[in-house]
Amino acid sequence: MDIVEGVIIKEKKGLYTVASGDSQVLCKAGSHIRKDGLRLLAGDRVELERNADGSGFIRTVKERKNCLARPAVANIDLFVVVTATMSPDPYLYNIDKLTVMAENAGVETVIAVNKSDLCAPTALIDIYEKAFYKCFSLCAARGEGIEELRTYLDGKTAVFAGASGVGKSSLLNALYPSLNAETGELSKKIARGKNTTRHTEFFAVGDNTYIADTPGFTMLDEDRLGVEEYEELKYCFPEFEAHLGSCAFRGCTHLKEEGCGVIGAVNSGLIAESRHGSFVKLYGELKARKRYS
Ligand SMILES: Nc1nc2c(ncn2[C@@H]2O[C@H](COP(=O)(O)OP(=O)(O)O)[C@@H](O)[C@H]2O)c(=O)[nH]1
Ligand SMILES: [Mg+2]
Ligand SMILES: [Zn+2]
Repeated sequence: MDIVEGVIIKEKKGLYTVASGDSQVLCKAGSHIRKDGLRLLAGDRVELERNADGSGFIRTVKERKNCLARPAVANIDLFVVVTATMSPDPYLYNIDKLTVMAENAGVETVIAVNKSDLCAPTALIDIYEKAFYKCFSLCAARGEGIEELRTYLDGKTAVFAGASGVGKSSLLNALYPSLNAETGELSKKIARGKNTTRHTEFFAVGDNTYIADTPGFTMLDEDRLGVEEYEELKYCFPEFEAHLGSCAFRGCTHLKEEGCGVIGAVNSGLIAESRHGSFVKLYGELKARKRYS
């Protein structure tokens, strides 16, 4: 029997496209996998049996190193949060929800600031560098910063996320011209015409390098962040960590207490105000949901 390993790069109507070496195999999944209630995701590492007709049959799934709820993907090496300097104006709360989700799942996150031709990206980069995220200043239109990002993506399985219109597809095209992703008005029209959720699909773009765009995925419901307890939210802001031990009161919520180490760090400029603002807002949302659920 011919058994090979591979990565699910796409799911459609119960059929899985698995990349194995240089080839792609269209697979069904064993009923024992579905019986376990396991939903196979793009990014899952699997073992498959090759049939004589070239199709495949997934026998086993490897344990995941991580997974995200939305986009539904597994085994991500890098989460690329894309924003534009303007047009559309960055909505920091949504960016921070994305970093929280990835942080909670233990996925490395970088911030890609596109459209540096329209406005200087320095303010945004300052906010996220203080939070210890690697930031890229990019201009898909002029090809600036592309080489550096491509090098960073090399050998990784990465997911691009961010509001519609920030230039995700344009960046992917600049990075990997062979992808030929739809950009601008055309892609918006297509997205509007489709009511079905678009499943995440990885594209093989190089040696052991897989990239997924997440079109139509702009807003993140607080329920999808994966943060089960609002008390845990503070751990999803990496820049808070060094200050959590210096609060005056035990059980400090870091929302507004006197003598709070986190707020002290905001006041001295070590932590960006917008990040603390997102923490306060998200904390309120998570707590309210808990109360009414
Ligand atoms: N000025 C400027 N416009 C850009 C840049 N990158 C993308 N755009 C434009 O922004 C619009 C949205 O880009 P698109 O890639 O479709 O965004 P997506 O919705 O995030 O995939 C398109 O009209 C692009 O031409 C950039 O670096 N500078
Ligand atoms: Mg797009
Ligand atoms: Zn505190």
